[in-house]
Amino acid sequence: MENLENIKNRAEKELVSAQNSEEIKKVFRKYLGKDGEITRILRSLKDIQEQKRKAVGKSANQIKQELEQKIEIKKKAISAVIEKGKSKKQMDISRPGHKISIGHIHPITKVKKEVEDIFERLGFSVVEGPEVETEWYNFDALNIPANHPARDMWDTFWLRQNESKVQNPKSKINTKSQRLLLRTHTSPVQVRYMEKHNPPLRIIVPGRTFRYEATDASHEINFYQAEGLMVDKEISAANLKAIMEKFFEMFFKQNVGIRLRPSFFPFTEPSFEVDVQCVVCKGKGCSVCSKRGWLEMAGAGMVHPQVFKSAGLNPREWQGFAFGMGLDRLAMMKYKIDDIRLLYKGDLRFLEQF
Ligand code: FA5
Repeated sequence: MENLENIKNRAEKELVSAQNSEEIKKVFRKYLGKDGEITRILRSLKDIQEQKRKAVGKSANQIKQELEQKIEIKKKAISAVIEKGKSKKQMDISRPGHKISIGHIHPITKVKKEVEDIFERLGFSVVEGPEVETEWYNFDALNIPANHPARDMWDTFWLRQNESKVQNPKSKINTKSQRLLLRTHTSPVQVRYMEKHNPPLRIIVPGRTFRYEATDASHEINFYQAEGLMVDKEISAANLKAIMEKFFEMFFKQNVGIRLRPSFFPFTEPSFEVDVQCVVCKGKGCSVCSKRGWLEMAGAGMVHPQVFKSAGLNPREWQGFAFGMGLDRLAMMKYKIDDIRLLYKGDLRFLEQF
């Protein structure tokens, strides 16, 4: 019995100091294995005197059970420590983190913000209009009735063939076509705004526009424009020219040549194309301006009396100029991009340069 107590104490001590599963196994083999000390005692019970056999057997079995339990507990404790160590490894806080790639503003958005900023400084308010437009605002209200040949200049994507016509309460023209389309220019916002706001007014309307046309280096089917509109009692083409010159000077941060070329728009009279001398080649001719030395940046003119009428204003009372500028073309010249299609490819190697 004394020997058993001894064995028990030694086994427990060794188990306490075991550091890993190998050392636990060693304790098990030494005391409970095939040739373990406790196993040997249990095997030799038959040789012990009968009076002592029962007590020794009982005590040896009890020690065996206790030691087995303690070994199990120790095994679990060791595996818990190992797991903890493993998970610590997965969260190595000293390890340098993954670099988060930061996006940046698209060149067209940059240009749009700059245009807004410059015109705000010139006293214009920034206004928005819908990309899905009615036939009325995109064409009819701008003096382009159905079947007018000028509609070919702005062929678009039609969304719904609903021919219903609705009374326009303010306008002298008594029908309002409700067929829906993707707007071909930002000009519809001229009428939308003047219907709700009385002059004098100065607005700039940046936004997305769409056209059904073949693409090339300077034409996309989806592009951006900024409409400008200034209405007051005495506005002339001289005001238009002055604002255009000031804007391009502020935008390109240098004196740039501009020219007003006579043109035709049904919603302005007289009408012009505003060309800017290429700032890349200084007018000599390069790939950005298609060797012309000039790039057409905007259509413009004096607001047609019919447009005032569409908005419910008296054309004898008010005068104004309007223009529609291509934001993509501005970005192309500013950043020396020779193909508009690059702006819409989503190729990061290209976009990350700006
Ligand atoms: C218009 O869209 C008229 N609404 C402009 C206007 C407004 C005239 C107010 C008078 C008064 P135009 O189709 O020319 O006009 O387009 C104006 C500008 O948009 C062009 O000078 C050009 O810079 C740009 N633009 C036109 N079509 C495309 C295209 N497919 N891709 C890229 N930019 C284009």
